[in-house]
Amino acid sequence: MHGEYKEYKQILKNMLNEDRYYHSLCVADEAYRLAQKYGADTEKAYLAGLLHDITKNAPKDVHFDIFKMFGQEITELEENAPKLWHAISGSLYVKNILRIDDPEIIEAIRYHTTSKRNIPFLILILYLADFTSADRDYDDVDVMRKLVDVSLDGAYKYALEYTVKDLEQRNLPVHPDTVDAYNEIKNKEI
Ligand code: DGI
Ligand code: FE
Ligand code: FE
Repeated sequence: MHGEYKEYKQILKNMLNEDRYYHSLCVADEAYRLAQKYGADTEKAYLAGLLHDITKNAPKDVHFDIFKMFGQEITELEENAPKLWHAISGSLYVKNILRIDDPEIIEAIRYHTTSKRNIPFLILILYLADFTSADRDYDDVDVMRKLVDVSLDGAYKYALEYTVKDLEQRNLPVHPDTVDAYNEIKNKEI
């Protein structure tokens, strides 16, 4: 059984809309399940899942205030990709305002959107839980859910291919960390 985290849940309720709060609970549950199945730290996975989208509903100026407050530099690509802001501001918020001092959890939140090369196990669990949580409803979600119970690498490859194709279709820039993760998994025998 994982901790209840009543205080964090109250903070999330105040910061997120109803759908996003529900998503956070679902990702926490799914991260816990995957951690248990594949042998990661279930408590850390649950907490990372719970908090991963904490700044997702914040307006632009709040993200940028957080960057400024904690001396976070961002690249031009990041500045122009609103979907990437919450991973950066969320990790800063959890570290500096909630004062969670577990570097693995902070890093997992930081890279949960793009992933990166040489992804630590906890980030992989969170990254995939974000795709397969109970609230998710996108084309291919059934494929992803089946894959994730068969092979983490297979699901990870599928998720990165899906993301890169989706960004290409929407004419959005692919972040260098996403490119690194994609190229790495492409070169791996699965
Ligand atoms: O916050 P969630 O919706 O739960 O999920 P997420 O944090 O994985 O965000 C998904 C969004 O992020 C989706 O619209 C695609 C976008 N995204 C992921 N990687 C990249 C990206 N956007 C850009 N521009 N570049 C990326 O590399
Ligand atoms: Fe997110
Ligand atoms: Fe999410």
